[in-house]
Amino acid sequence: MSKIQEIAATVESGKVKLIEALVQEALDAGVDPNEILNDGMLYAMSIVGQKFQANEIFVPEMLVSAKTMKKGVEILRPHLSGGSVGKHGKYIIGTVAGDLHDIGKNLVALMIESAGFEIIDLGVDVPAEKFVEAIKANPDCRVVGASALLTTTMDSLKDTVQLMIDSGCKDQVKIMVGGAPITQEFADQIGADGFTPDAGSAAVKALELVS
Ligand code: B12
Repeated sequence: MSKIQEIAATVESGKVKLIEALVQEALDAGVDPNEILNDGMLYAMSIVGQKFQANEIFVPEMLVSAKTMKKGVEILRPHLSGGSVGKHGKYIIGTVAGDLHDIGKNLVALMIESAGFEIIDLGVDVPAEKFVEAIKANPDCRVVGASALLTTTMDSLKDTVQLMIDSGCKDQVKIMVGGAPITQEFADQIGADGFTPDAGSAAVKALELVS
């Protein structure tokens, strides 16, 4: 079994205690950090999602896999980031109300930080009003990112964008949206300025929106 396969299997089976050492070993052996992230950990999370959907595993298993992935990402973090923090201003990010998923949001934050933004992370289950308050409290914030992972919280994302528009935030910031059920079409419908399907392209989009 290759190191990448071992990492994928460890995330999939939720062996929290083993992941840090394994990721470190892979890095020491010269494996590309992006490969560890994409072909190891993210691949494992997609399998976890499929197994959950097929009722082969349940929420507790999903949760330990998520915890394992988070620990692995912490080891990878210094190898993935690298830009000079804050040179493009602030980027406010959060997962919308009713939604507790934050792995994707955290990866987007990591990549956006690498692209030279200072991140203000509002966390998960963030009410629309809190996004607006944070934007107003940070006049040097130029982009906002809102994440939604459930079809049931797509409405929450829509309400969040609408409140930002109604509160005049669009004069100050560009609004980006994302998350597994979100599409470009939905993003256009709700009035967002940008959508991307993954963290790498999110960083490129953020730079495009401020240039
Ligand atoms: C881990 C996980 C959990 C964990 C979350 C832990 C955590 N701290 O995040 C726990 C166990 C808590 C959980 C709970 C639930 N979950 Co869940 N979960 C997942 C799982 C397996 C992985 C999600 C993940 O982290 N993916 C990896 C990341 C990297 O991908 P991502 O989030 O899509 O993010 C990328 C892009 O979308 C994009 N992106 C994300 N955000 C943003 C933001 C911006 C601005 C941009 C530009 C881009 C962007 O970039 C990211 C990086 O590349 C998915 C299945 C799946 N494959 O997605 C189910 C899944 C999302 N969950 C699901 C469900 C049903 C639930 C529960 C309702 C289960 C239950 N019965 O309780 C609860 C809901 C809790 C709540 N209120 O939020 C369903 C959703 C179905 C649907 N269509 O709505 C899924 C799809 C599983 C399935 N196949 O059925 N879950």
